[in-house]
This record gives sequence, structure tokens and C-alpha cells, in this order.
Amino acid sequence: MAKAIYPGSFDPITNGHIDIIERASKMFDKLIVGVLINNTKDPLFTPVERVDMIKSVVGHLTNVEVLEFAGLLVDFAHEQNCNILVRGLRVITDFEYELQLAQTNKIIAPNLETVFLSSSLKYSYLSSSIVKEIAVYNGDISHFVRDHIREKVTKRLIEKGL
Ligand code: COD
Repeated sequence: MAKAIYPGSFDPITNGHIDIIERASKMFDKLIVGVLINNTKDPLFTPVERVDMIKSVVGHLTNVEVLEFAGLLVDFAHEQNCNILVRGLRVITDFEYELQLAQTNKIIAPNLETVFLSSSLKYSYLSSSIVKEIAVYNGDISHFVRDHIREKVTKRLIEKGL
């Protein structure tokens, strides 16, 4: 069975992430969306909230599972008995970081392969950071995230006094 992991922060999940999940889910028998419990960053949403938000938008994809993970991605992949990672590539600036990540992971775990899906043109500018920045300044993020995700972002920013 071909199984892959699509790892990320997903803080919050955007339409660009969903596009990658939908496309990758057609390429593999099973796709695990791995949500990093990143203590060093200061995420807007907790890992549990991010997992729930992702589940709420991938319900139509029966071969997609959403799990949180802590620590090294290579260890998570090993635990899941999986040797394929999926990453999205948007613009050239992604390339350096993604290549570094893929090559480092490959040195630590030689059997682990990373496959890259190019972002769809309409999402090539889109990131979770941009979504949060626009929302902080009361901009309209409805083109970038699903409606119920937009509501959660707005509510959380108010709660945080941002
Ligand atoms: N279109 C297409 N792809 C997109 C879009 C878009 N609009 N937006 C984002 N993506 C892609 C990103 O390029 C990325 O591939 C993926 O979606 C997830 O994006 P993010 O921003 O949510 O997630 P990242 O990049 O913060 O995830 C980083 C990891 C969690 C994978 C990384 O930090 C990690 O593996 N951490 C665990 C610790 C570890 O193993 N460290 C050693 C690594 S060398």
C-alpha cells in the first residue's frame, strides 16, 4: 500500500494546503496529514484545534487521516511505517528551504523520499502567515480559507487582543 505523509504547521489550514491534500490523496492509497506540535513557534491555534480544522475540511477524502506529531519528522514517519513525504512548492523562495529539509531528512533517514507538488497557480502566493497578517489588519481572508476557518481565525485574533 502506497502511503505518504504531508507534514506541516497548518496554522491555519489554507485553500493552498487543501489543494495539495486533495491532489496527493489521489496519488497514494493513504495520506496522513501530520500536524507539528511546534512549541518554539507561537502558533495561533493549538495542535488539537489545527487537527480539528483540517479534519473539518478533508471529510470528503476517505483515505486521509490527520494526526499530530512532536519531535522529528523522520521519527514520525518511521512510527507510521511510511517512507514518502509530500511537500508543496510555491515560489522559488520555497525551494531552498524545502531542499534543505528534504536533504537533511534523507541523511537522517535514507529510505525516506520527499515528493514535491507544485502549487496550483491560483494559490502560489498563499501562506498561513499571509492569511494571519491580513486578518490582523481586518482584511478579507475569505478567498484564502474556508468560511468556518475564517470565523475561527477572526475569533482567535479577538481573543488574543490582536
Ligand atoms: N500551495 C501549495 N503548497 C503550500 C501552500 C500553497 N498555497 N502553502 C503551503 N504549502 C506547503 C508548504 O510549502 C509546505 O510544503 C506544506 O504546505 C506545509 O506548509 P506549512 O507552512 O503549514 O508547514 P511548515 O513548512 O511550517 O512545516 C515544517 C515542518 C513541520 C515539516 C518541519 O518544521 C518539520 O519537519 N518539523 C519537525 C522537526 C524536524 O524534523 N526538524 C528537522 C527538519 S530538517
